[in-house]
Amino acid sequence: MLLCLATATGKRPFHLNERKAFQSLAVISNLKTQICAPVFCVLLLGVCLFTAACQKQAVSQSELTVEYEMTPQPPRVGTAIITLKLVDLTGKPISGASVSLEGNMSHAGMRPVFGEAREQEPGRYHAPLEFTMGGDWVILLYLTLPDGRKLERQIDVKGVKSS
Ligand SMILES: [Cu+2]
Repeated sequence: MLLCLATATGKRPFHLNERKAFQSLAVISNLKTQICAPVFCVLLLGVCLFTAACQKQAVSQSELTVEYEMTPQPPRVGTAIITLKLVDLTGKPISGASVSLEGNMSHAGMRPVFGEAREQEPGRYHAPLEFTMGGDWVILLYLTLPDGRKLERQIDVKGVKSS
């Protein structure tokens, strides 16, 4: 996009003064934002649908249970420790998985927070995650199993206390 803008300015006729060039730059950039937003939304929707489809598939194929606990209880602003227990259908702990976490608030305009889980004992993983504001959070778990399968789970955390 920067490249396009640079080319566009480069091709401006000489009689345009700098100020006008800046204005047209702003117009171009606005236009691009306007065009980009819907395209981005459609892409995002596509990704969401795709992810949802994958998730269902993964769930039916994965034969895995994710249990979780969180401290402190009730959750509040600050560092929470999320404990995840991964077991297969026979109840055997799944060791050697990698789990990334992404926390988002239910309202727009917040920076996501990230965490990485560490295995404490076979099938049991601890992940710190920083709640940066009180309210409702959604935590996405990105799991990669030892055999390479990837799946996602979601944890809803309602009503994180402000202090
Ligand atoms: Cu917020």
